[in-house]
Amino acid sequence: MSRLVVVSNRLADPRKPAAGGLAVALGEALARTGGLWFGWSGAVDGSISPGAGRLKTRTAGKVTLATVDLCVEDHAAYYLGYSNSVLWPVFHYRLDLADFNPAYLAGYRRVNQMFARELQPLLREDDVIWVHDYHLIPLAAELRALGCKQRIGFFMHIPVPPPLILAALPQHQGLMRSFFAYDLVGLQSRADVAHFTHYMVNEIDAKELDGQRLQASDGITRIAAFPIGIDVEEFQALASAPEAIQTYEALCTEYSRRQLLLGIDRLDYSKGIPQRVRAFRHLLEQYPENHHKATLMLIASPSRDDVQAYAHLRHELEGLCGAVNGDFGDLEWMPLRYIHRTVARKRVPGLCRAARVGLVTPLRDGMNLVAKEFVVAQDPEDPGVLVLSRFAGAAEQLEEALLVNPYDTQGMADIVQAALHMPLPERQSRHQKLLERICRHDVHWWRRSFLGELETANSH
Ligand code: GDG
Repeated sequence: MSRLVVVSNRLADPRKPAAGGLAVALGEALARTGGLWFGWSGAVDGSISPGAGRLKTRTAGKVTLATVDLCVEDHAAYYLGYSNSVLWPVFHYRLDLADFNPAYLAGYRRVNQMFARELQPLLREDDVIWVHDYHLIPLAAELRALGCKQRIGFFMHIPVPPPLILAALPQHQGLMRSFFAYDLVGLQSRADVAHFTHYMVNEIDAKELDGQRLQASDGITRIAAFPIGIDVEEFQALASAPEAIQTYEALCTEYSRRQLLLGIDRLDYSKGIPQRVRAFRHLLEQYPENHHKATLMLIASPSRDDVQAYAHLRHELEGLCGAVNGDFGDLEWMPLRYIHRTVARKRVPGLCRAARVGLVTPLRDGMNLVAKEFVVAQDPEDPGVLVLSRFAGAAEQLEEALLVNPYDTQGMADIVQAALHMPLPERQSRHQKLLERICRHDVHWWRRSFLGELETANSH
């Protein structure tokens, strides 16, 4: 069996429970082959110069974790700049929020070259390399330039926008052509595959060889959708642990006379959090029977505070939440609880189980794992209802959720009202179908499908 090498911007120690399903699933695969996980350490070091890295390795069980530190300039240009102020907004359809500073692209290239230089000496001839996400699109091309012939696959966790949005990226062709250095490119949804293929055909004259392969002057690569799942068993184990049960029981007592609506996200403009608050406000205006009966708990964990668009979002949200409580709250009832903190992972299943309605309303999302966690956490005898944006990748799979358009405030309020009053048999039947699909397509299925396909893809 070939050794697996995973490359991602950040690493997690797969043995720690807080690492989450993806780290656990990758950790398992790495442990099976005695693998290597390579990425940025998360440290910014003022003493190193641009384009230089400082490699450190340590072991976690059978897995070697190899990390590099970044200098201040590279962190600003590669991470805060090109990754999170250019690629993240553009791939989430937000050209208005992109900052096309040319120094960012130079830093992005520099760091990808440095990653390739540091990684290449650690590689063995028969390794299989799996690169993750938008921070590292040019990595395979950089590795190939250093002579690497191994199989290299790429998985994109974020959505792919339509061709004309991608074409707004200055020097988009160079970036997009570098995908052809991969043997396999995995995307989250069928919509992403369609956009990616249209871009390659329209903008760089690629040819579709068959349903799954694209050929350009730069080479041939295979493209397919591999919708990511959650680690259902890990999440269920978390749900039956004392912390989750305590959280559930405390909330059930507190909300015995009320229905709880729940949103859990990173505080990110792609997640549609202000739109959710507007719809909740509309619900209270249009359906006053919910006064004193419904409470929206919004957990928005801090994220990318040092990128300006995130500070604006925080400000906007504080104003919206404050206005709802100021206008509708009274001595007995506060309609909205806004928590700008990270809640311990152990408590997430209990929170989800106590909620009658899960509100997952991104404006655009690669997949959205919260939607899947919400369903798995429910009591099958008395399940809550998932309200899901049609613009989340998860909507292609989770058809029995109540699908909403987060830009349509009135429409979303009507659907939330329907969710709050859905009869038990309908809740049970929708939940059962959703749960079956989430269990069948869990994170282990995702990893096996991707790696199985990479094993059979033609290598360079
Ligand atoms: C990217 C793509 C794609 C959230 N708040 C807290 C907390 N969380 C956990 C959730 C969930 C995870 O973080 C978020 O996952 P998502 O999938 O919703 O979103 P992104 O972070 O944007 O992830 C996305 C994903 O990659 C995987 O491919 O689905 O589309 O954008 O697990 O539970 N966890 C804790 N406290 C919080 O306050 N402990």
